Amino acid sequence: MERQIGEKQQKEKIYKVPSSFLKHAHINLKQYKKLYRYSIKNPNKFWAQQAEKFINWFSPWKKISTGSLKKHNMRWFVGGKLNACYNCIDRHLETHRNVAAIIWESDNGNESRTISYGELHEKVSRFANVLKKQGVKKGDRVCIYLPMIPEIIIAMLACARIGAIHSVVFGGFSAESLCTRILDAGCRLLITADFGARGGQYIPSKKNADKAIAKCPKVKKVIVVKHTGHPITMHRKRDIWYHEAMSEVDAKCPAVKMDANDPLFILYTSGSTGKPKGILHTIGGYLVFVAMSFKYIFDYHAGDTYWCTADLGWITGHSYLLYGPLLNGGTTLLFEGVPNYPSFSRYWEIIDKHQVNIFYTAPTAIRALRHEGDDWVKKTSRKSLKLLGSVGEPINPDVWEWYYNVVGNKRCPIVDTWWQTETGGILITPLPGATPLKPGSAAWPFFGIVPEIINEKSKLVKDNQSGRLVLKQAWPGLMKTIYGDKKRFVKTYFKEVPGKYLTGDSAYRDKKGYFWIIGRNDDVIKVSGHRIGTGEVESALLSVPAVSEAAVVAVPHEIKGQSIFAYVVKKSGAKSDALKKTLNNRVRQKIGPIATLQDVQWVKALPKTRSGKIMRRILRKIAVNEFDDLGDTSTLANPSVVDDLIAERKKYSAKIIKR
Ligand code: 7RM
Repeated sequence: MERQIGEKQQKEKIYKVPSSFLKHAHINLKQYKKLYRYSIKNPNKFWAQQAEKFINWFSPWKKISTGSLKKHNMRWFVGGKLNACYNCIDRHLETHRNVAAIIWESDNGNESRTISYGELHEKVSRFANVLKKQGVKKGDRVCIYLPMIPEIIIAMLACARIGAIHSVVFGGFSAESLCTRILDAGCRLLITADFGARGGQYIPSKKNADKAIAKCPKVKKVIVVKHTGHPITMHRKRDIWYHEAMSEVDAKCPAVKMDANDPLFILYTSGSTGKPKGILHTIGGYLVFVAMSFKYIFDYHAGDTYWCTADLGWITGHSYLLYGPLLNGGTTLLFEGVPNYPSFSRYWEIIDKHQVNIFYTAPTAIRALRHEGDDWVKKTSRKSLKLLGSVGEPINPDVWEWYYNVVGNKRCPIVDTWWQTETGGILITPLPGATPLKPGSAAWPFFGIVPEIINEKSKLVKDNQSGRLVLKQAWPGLMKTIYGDKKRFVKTYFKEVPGKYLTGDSAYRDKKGYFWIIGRNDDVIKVSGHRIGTGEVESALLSVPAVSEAAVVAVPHEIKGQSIFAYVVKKSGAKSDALKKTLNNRVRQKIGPIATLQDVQWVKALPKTRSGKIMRRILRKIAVNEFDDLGDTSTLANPSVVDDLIAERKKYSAKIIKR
């Protein structure tokens, strides 16, 4: 695992901070160095200052922090009272009533809507009253399964306003995925829409929701947003139209006083096993961390229009589409559609149409658009842009250069931001006015963050040596727990390396202190930036009767970054071609289209250790036709399996080439 990184990295290009940027940046290099040192030496003082600066508290905290990473019981701003929705909306009203909070751009581009802070306040208050009328109380979990339309933000903020915990499920997830998440969180109310629109296609949100709820007896009410207007079935006793419910309540609803350590939301993310983890974030620490990181990392100034392309069903959408921008009184763009519809210019056209200044997207989208050539970009102006961001997976240096040169016209710094659902906000990133940029590196730790690279024995490794990325010091954005599974929380993140938070990523640091993220070292696959657990896919495959064993691994993919490669042992008599289709359908049905299999390889057996563990290390290599350096195979229960696997793979690859 520990390995020396070659000298090539030492010769990489460095991009200085553009002088135009230095003039207005919130933080320059000198300030970063000074404030970083202060933040890690005096974390309590530092975070108290940030909490006062960025958040409005109904009553002050009694202690800045308690507990430790060692005991995995950190609490921030203990005893403090606040409300997330109040901080996102109400406190800005005096100055921002007529300022755009949300700019919504529809899938087909025929429609856009601007919602001011004043209007948002009215709508959120109304919807909070709708929730109350349906019996939703402080601490209740509310499931939100909506497309990227303003109502998703309204619903999330309405929950926060009355102290309910939102659990947003990505609109692209299947009915089954939705069902497991509703059950795990114990939601009693679901908010959905008739249909979602993406790239000219319609997604049957309500139909999926109906299917999911059939197995969730606790869900008594479903609120349905009429979005596309296509016909759906409404269940008379259970389903309520959003627009009708909104017209029946008034627009006065006080924001509930919440404790800093009360939960704000649950968001499911994939781990090593089949069961997704309900990551639970609390109000005070999360808001402080997200508000201040947003301002400094994206160098947000009043009047800027900011666009994050992530779906609200992922953490990036929560932290840097909704909470970060609105906590700063900013204008956030919400786009319903996809980058390639109606044409590959769509993103750049939206940037021109709404004069976007800050643009935050994922490497998978950048790769896909780069693949189509420069003309789609060059025919747009993009003059409004001043900063670009990247998130979700490592960005390849060539792709970085394209983003910088072609999209940003060599004017805009790129912030390559490393973080996780669990961390709440960005932890490793350049600061645009401070950090000289190295393409492909997420650069330096953010304020209050102390990353380390350690080996298998938990010893620090030298510069340029890869190892496990851990975080040594607590910060306010860290999750509180895994909902309903404290044991798994402790085991996954804190057991192996006591006193530190284990990220599950491998990385190295170069001599200049730049961090280079290599990727996951657990069983998580990032397909187009979406986190998928091998266990989830394997469970789906094993649910097909003709399958006797299955193992999936990640293989590199030009656009998606990684894709899913499946090894399947089928029961005798099963027909290959038909089964392949069945397997793909089953995975899509159980998880969603994002988990589509790249390829299926039939095998006689899987390589296993004597204790029965599948040796994925070997499967990963064989999937990419690397047969020579398979590492230590002596612990295999049946070493001859490897020869069979290689032979099967060679035969299969030959067949593909012939086709
Ligand atoms: C924000 C998000 C987390 C995993 C993480 C990494 C990978 C995220 C970067 C990155 C390289 C980056 N949350 N990752 N950002 N790898 N460079 N800038 O993606 O919970 O869905 O995934 O994503 O492996 O552990 S997530």
